[in-house]
Amino acid sequence: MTITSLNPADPADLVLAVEAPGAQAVRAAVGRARTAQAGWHAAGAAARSAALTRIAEAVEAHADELTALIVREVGKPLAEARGEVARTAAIWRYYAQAPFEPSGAVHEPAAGPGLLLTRRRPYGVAGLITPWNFPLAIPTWKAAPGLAVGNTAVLKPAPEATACALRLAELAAAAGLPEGVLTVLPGGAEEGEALVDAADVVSFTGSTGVGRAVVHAATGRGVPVQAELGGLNAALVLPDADIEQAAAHLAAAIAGYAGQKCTATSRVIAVGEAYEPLRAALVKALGLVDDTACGPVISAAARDRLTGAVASARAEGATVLTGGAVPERAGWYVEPTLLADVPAEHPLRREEFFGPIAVLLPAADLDEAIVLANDTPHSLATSVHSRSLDTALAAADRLDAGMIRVNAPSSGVDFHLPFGGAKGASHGDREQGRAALDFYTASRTVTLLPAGGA
Ligand code: UN1
Repeated sequence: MTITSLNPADPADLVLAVEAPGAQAVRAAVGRARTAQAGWHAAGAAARSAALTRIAEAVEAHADELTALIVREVGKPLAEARGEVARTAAIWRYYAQAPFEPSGAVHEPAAGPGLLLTRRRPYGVAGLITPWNFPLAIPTWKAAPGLAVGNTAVLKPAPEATACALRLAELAAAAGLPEGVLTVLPGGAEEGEALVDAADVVSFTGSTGVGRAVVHAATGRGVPVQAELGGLNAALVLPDADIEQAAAHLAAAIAGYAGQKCTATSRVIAVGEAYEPLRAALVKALGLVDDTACGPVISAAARDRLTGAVASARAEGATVLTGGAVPERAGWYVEPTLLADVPAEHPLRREEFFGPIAVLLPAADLDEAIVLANDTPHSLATSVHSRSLDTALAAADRLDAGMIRVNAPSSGVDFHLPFGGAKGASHGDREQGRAALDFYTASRTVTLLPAGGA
């Protein structure tokens, strides 16, 4: 099978074509990574820290080139691509400190002399499967914590983002990362399955369907697995919100990078009297979103699925408040779109679509807004827009989402805090922050008694 990635803004531009190496090559790469792991772990905290710092420096030194590659390969608007490169360097730097973190705790024995301690150690080879939408940041926030604590990693990126991942591995190697510590293998389903079948710990971000299969396979082998899956994220706008600010944040969360983030807003819930002013402000704000913020969607198939969903919603009585058209141009573009009167069972209210499209829903009060927001298994990120701290805290308590953002877009992530969703949006331990260090290590309890004692 040939892996190809095309420029979404100009599909005639072939970014990369490479043969998928097949399952046997994945097993061989995991074998080499396993051989490299003992030395990488034994090299010690200072050596691992220095290596991660050098990768951060290499990313910074190649920031313009990497930014251009993200724009070209996955159609991310320039400002966001630049931000992702900066975030990537920051994540490597952040985890460069992790090797020096305590790896356990000392406890008193329940009775008698001696010492009890816990100590964490790496599993071995981390198998990483990453999506195309954050082609440097997601591989980094999976690989960096895994490497920091002494695992090695084999990464299979989404086909659409293969060039970005390969370039990251090249830069890491040029920065002196030892052979076998971070291997990027292009591939599709065959390579992904082989990786899940061979790795000692598995981290996946991607669609709900594939993620469930990955969890099933890894759990069946008894290896730890985390999966970040789709989101069907809501924004609750209360009547006391700063409506202009809320509309600006919502426009960014709906249409920023064409809504291709698991944290994007796809359901806007306007409470009571917020509905009319928000509708007007949001239509205006979405109308101002241009290519510098939205950009193309990843493929012709994605565009057709999005426009098909809008057409079917219309056929079922939905009103298009803004957008809805396919611009006449090369590249896979969809207009930022806001729909009202979308029936409760329509797929746009039930499934993640990964496009610059949202539905506007009225709610009589906060109670109804929370019922609507929680009416999905894909509870990843919810934003609440209100001037009242009481309302924000009450909503935060009652919302199912794993990430609650008050007076902020639902999209956007702080890499030094745990990230993940509730219900069907995530499986396993949290990514990012210190939580990731726990995920990539197993805890052992050590009992030390004095020699020659009773
Ligand atoms: C963000 O909102 O900046 O795949 C990051 C995704 C998420 C990351 C979102 N895991 O879109």
